Amino acid sequence: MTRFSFRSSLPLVVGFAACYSPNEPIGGDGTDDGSTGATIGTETSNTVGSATVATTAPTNTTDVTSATETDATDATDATQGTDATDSVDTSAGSTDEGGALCGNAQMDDGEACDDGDEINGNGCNNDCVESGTVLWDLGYGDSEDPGTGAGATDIGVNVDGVVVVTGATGSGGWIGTFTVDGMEVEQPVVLPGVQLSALDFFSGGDLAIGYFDAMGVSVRRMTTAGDIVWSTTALDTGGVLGSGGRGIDVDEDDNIVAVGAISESIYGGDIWTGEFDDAGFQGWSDVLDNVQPVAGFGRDVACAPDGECVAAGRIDGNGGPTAGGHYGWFRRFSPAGVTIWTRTFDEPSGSFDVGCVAVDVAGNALVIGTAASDIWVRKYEPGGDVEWTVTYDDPNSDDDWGDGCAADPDGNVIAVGWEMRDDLAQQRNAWIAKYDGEGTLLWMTTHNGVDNVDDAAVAVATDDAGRIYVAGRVDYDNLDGGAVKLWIRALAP
Ligand SMILES: [Ca+2]
Ligand SMILES: [Ca+2]
Ligand SMILES: [Ca+2]
Ligand SMILES: [Ca+2]
Repeated sequence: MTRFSFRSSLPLVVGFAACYSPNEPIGGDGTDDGSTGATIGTETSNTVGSATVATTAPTNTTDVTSATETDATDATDATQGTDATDSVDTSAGSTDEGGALCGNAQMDDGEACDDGDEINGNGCNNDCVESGTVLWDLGYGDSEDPGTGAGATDIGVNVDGVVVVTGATGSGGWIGTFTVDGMEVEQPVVLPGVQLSALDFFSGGDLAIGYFDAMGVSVRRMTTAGDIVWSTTALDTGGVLGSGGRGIDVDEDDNIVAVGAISESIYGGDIWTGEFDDAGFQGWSDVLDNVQPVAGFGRDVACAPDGECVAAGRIDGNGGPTAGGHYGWFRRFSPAGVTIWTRTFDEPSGSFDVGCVAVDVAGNALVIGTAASDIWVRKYEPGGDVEWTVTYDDPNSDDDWGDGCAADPDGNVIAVGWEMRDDLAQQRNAWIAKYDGEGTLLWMTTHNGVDNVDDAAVAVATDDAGRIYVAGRVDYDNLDGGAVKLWIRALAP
């Protein structure tokens, strides 16, 4: 493949065919009951390793492997596997069938588990590898310059099996490309002055990128070799800087659907959702017009196979179902951008925050966020009814945060974020959990970085083999001023 090389200026800014939707009120239908389902408390193991820090090359940050096998009603089961080495384990692929005795429901040589059930990804896989086993692990960061911390913002896998990660450094956006085995396809690059927020893929494998700039909601098409095909900014978001996160998704027709904010103040204001075709021409758009002091922003969007898309955002201010604070906002659009339904979720403390939305093959929307300091996962059926809600509270009942999500081809959802483990003197630890289509926890695992400071999983993706790719950050060298390493990990289903 060609070298990763970015042009210093944008080669093309396309024209627009804007279809501006008039302002409309918050469309909460009041049907949300605010209920939560099973509350899961599960101990996970955390063992500090001894990964070294490199300034340029990726480092193996694998120091903890704790795949726990439990379910939503079991608060005590904690099957703990620890891995105190820094070696990358590439032997456990969870894509083959294991040895001749794998699947006989008995432990044999070379098997980490054997449940004999022929169900993959439910704690013990069909190759007798435990779910959540670390396949490979990479870290990028600069310990010599603590001011330039790096953390991932999104991760995805394209049709060619290229794993792409977007991130941020102190000087700009970061893009890395990897094989499914964790080898660099191209050397990672930094895009000065660009804040990359989200990525997805066109059907042919090109990248769709969502990014912040001073212009508004901006998207870009790139090749995986790093060439910019086009960049554009939504016409009706111009001149403002989006607030908070921003998501994109490429739908079945290769349109980019993006969500962001139109700022009415420094706090952000209106939630903007809209579509661009594969050449960058703007199609429909939808604006949720908040009136100050109420404000909001779009955080993520995901599209179903039938072209319907669900946007997720957060609304702040005094207009919520409960007074004060902020609450979640979810809207389903038709392929033409017409609102099908809008739902809101609030909880008594007014502290709900939205992290992610994914849509499964059946069109259900899976949303993740943070409610009352617990991780919150909910499944909305295509019609907008709540099928289930689960929450996760860490064993110390401290702060936890839900941030990223992905739906796999089997109807499962992988949720990622962090849990606070001050009880173990580890501060925040990255948290990864897989739930089945009924909301039952299949397995979860956590990761504590080498310096017992704040670590987080931010985004997650899966591939056709069911492998799980997580991107986030590990803090390290905290006593030396603090720095952040961009963290990427692949796990068995
Ligand atoms: Ca066996
Ligand atoms: Ca199994
Ligand atoms: Ca909690
Ligand atoms: Ca930690």
